[in-house]
Amino acid sequence: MTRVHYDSFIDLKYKPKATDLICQFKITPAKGYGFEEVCSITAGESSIGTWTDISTIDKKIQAKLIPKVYYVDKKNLRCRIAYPALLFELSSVPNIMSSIGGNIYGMKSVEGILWEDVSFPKIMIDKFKGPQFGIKGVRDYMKVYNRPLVGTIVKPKVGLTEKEFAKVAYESWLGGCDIVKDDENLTSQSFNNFYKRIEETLKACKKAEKETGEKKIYLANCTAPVEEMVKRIKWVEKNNGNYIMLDVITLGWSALQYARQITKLPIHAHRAGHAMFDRIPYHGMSMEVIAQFLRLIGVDTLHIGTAYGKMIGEKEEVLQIENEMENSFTKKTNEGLGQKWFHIKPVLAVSSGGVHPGIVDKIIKFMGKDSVIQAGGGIHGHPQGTIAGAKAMRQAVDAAIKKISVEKYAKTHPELKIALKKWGK
Ligand code: CAP
Ligand code: MG
Repeated sequence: MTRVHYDSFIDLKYKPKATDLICQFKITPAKGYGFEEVCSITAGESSIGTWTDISTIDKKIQAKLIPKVYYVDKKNLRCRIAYPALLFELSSVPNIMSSIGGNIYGMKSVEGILWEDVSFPKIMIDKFKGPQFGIKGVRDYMKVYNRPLVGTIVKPKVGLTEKEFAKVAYESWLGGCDIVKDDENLTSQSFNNFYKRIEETLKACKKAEKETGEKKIYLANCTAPVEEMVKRIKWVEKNNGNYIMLDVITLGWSALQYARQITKLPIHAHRAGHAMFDRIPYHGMSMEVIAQFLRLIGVDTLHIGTAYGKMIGEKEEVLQIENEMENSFTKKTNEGLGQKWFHIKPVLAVSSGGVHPGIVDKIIKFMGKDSVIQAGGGIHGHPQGTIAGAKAMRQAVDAAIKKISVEKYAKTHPELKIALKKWGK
């Protein structure tokens, strides 16, 4: 078969319209293909093009729907494509994903293609609600304004019975955690039934609130096939729960959009599986793009990395995602696109994965106080148990906020001292 050159999608004079959806890609051509050529093929395959000329398209369709590659940076293998809003069903993330996050990844003409950034036009943003609560809403609920929130994941990830789970949760709150969450792979297994766990843990939550005089949050993992997910969300609401959690990648965009429509509760987004898309530097969909779609749909808290913990995600990347989640707009740079968020509220960033008291100061230093500092192993692995582990985490956060070195603070805080001895600084 002869190779087809798509060249009609390049227009370097084109000035994007306010209604265009703009995407930035890093594209590595396959052997035998030119860079501009594959940029053009990408624009075509994600819109109205196919591998050959077709008789069924006319000038009218083309004029309305043709996307434009309006910027190319061959040195960095980067291009920007403006897609007319008319190409999309504006309120459907699955439709937008099928168009842009779809066929292009499998094209033979590219060695790799990374969707680096996205900029949504107002006309699309208007179709979405964004977070129901956002940073301010969560802080107002907790009445905590001057420090990061402290969270934990009950460990082991799976295996505890409902009652055992609720006990660990209770001790975590008592020790000083604001938030306790289910792990991403705990839903409703034979040893731990979702409905019973919610009842037990919410009872423990109320008890801990009474005893500590502090507001406490329980992130109940409602991830399940859609019909069951809805039942679980309703169960949390019926039992006066205050937050739901969803594994947003494995659950899927459509179910997440539905969950946002039907619940009165804030949504915690666990991103398990994101690295299937964003780990390889030249192929996939960046975490920033994933995070932007999550903000658009409306999650209230989102895992974005720690830079210092056990998971991938360097400081620069984590900061960039945080910037995109927390600000009302971001500016266009050589590396990335700008975004105006209009009515969409900011998302609270969660730093999790291998966190322990010894690295808390470094995380707060770069992420600021508008974050959730969350540790599973770094609390339940404390030699004196969960209560002491939670105390040590809260002490580490307090030290960072008071700008006292954690080593100095540990001299008068024994739980912190023991934690530093185990995990170092
Ligand atoms: C953290 C965690 C989270 C990770 C995921 C875990 O536990 O619960 O799932 O944070 O990574 O199971 O690993 P630990 P990310 O505190 O015991 O590490 O937040 O980067 O998505
Ligand atoms: Mg986890």
